[in-house]
Amino acid sequence: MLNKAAAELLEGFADALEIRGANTFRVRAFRNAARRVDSLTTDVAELVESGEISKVRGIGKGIAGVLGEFVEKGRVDEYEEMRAEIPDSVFEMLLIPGLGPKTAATLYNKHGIDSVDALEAAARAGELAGIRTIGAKRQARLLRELGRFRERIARRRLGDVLPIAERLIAHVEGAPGVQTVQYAGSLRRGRETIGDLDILAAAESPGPVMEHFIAAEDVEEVVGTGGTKTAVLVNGGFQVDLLVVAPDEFGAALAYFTGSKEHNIEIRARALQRGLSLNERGFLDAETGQRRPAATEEDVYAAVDLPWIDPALRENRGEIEAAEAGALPRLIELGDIKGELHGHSLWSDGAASIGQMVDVARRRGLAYFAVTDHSGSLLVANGLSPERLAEQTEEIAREREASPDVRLLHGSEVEILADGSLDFSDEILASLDVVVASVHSNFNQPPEQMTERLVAAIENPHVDIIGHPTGRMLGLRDGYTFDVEAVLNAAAATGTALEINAAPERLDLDDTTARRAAELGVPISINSDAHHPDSLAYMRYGVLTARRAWLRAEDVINTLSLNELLAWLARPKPRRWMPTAKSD
Ligand code: DGT
Ligand code: CA
Ligand code: CA
Ligand code: ZN
Repeated sequence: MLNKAAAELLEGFADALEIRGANTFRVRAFRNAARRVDSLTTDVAELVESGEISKVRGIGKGIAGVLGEFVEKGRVDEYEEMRAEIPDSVFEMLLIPGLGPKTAATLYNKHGIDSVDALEAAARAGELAGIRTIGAKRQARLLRELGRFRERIARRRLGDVLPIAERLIAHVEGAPGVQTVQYAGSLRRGRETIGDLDILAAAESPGPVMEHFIAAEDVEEVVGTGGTKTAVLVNGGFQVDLLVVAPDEFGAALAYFTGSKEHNIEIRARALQRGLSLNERGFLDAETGQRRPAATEEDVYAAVDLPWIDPALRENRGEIEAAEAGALPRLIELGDIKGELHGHSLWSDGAASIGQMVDVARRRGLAYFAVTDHSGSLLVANGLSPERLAEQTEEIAREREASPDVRLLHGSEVEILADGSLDFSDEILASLDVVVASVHSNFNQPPEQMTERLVAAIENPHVDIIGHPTGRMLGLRDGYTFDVEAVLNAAAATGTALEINAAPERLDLDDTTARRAAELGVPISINSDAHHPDSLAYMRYGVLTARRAWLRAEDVINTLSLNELLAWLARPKPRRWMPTAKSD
């Protein structure tokens, strides 16, 4: 679907208009249209072709024309002209949280501040405090946000990089003479953010492979090229390195470039103990000076007397000892996930009807799907009052009849209020199939209070899962502060599940906290928290995080079959974990 790109174009259009000082009504019209297009569930290209686009609420004739041009040509002249007149570096300032286009327009038009660097210099010199619409307090906040911004542009999210990597791999697979292509580095290890993307290809002759690579549609610029290595930029300046190696060196190169550095150091030390020196090309026998190639990673690990270790574990966090002892976990896989326990619909802030969400769940092969719309006090998300929740029950009943093959569960993502009480009465919560409780407000409470608040929610007899337990947003805000160990212990004691929220901007719990939770016996639920049908696909990012946390299928409640899950949900708290012993 073209919708994401079209929404981004409209948003960019609005920014450009605003920086040029255009009429506020026109700016607002573009912003509203961007939101509409983003939440459409039909392809905007289809709507343009059928002429129905101008019938969509909030899309007038002018914007319909812009969308038509965009669908037809992939670009819009008026927008390109505006962009040509304003430096890109001015638009880059808009990526800083708390700095909107209005402020950017003032900074650029009145004060000549035209880049993030210029902004930082002005803020450090205290010059922004004197600008009427900014002031000392906002200047200080902007400086804090600038630090975070630099971190964020330095590293991209897993969810942004994996789709690019898959496109590039598919492209390189079509290069002449290529035998194998694989991404390595932090992406292969499933880290939540990626510094740069490392791709390895096996071929006898590197030249044609590299030439084919730089012709990929994603490539913006070639920044370096040598005999076997090419570096390019994609996606607004994100670096991708391609290395082409001989097929019999592929295993050694893949192991080396997958890392982590800390893991590699240990493996090299083991090789040395066995009279072998290991580098990215293979082994060298120290005594005989003989080369010993490693075409596969299994060859590398076998040479140091270890079984193959999954990339998600290669952080030197005990995986080598576990491998040595034959105690590596059988890690959870996407295919182990049987259902979704946290999803939204049009009833709150989702973009699709319950029926549409269930259709996607069915296509993804899920056996159950929980509708957990927000509760009333979350006004910004159109949260449900008890009355609307009751009405929703009727729609759920209808959809259940229409979709007998995917079991619809009626749930709620209920607000954990500032004092730890919940937005719905125990009576209402008891009537639901599944209850996810989350914090979306009062993030700045003292840590002791936040801990008590979370523990109170965990101890509620009807709460099944705590949603995105730390509240962090990658590159945007840290989680709220609380006593993590105390909260994990409370969850373990009551058998309340903690979520790995799979949305790429959250991945919350993170890998280390999820690992600690599972060690303490806390049930884990991996949820997409989908607000759009496409977002059910986020599940794989949550599963990668779970693998980095050493989780097995039996640590995760939504690997249970429907009947097992229903039995677990029906059991009174404290719920002993594990609900059923799994036979492999
Ligand atoms: P990133 O890109 O910051 O998200 O993280 P990585 O792990 O992808 O790191 P990167 O791209 O610098 O290097 C890829 C892999 O290459 C890394 O995981 C391990 C290996 N590597 C790089 N530099 C060294 C090094 O100095 N020593 C060793 N042993 N391995 C290295
Ligand atoms: Ca990398
Ligand atoms: Ca690299
Ligand atoms: Zn949610």
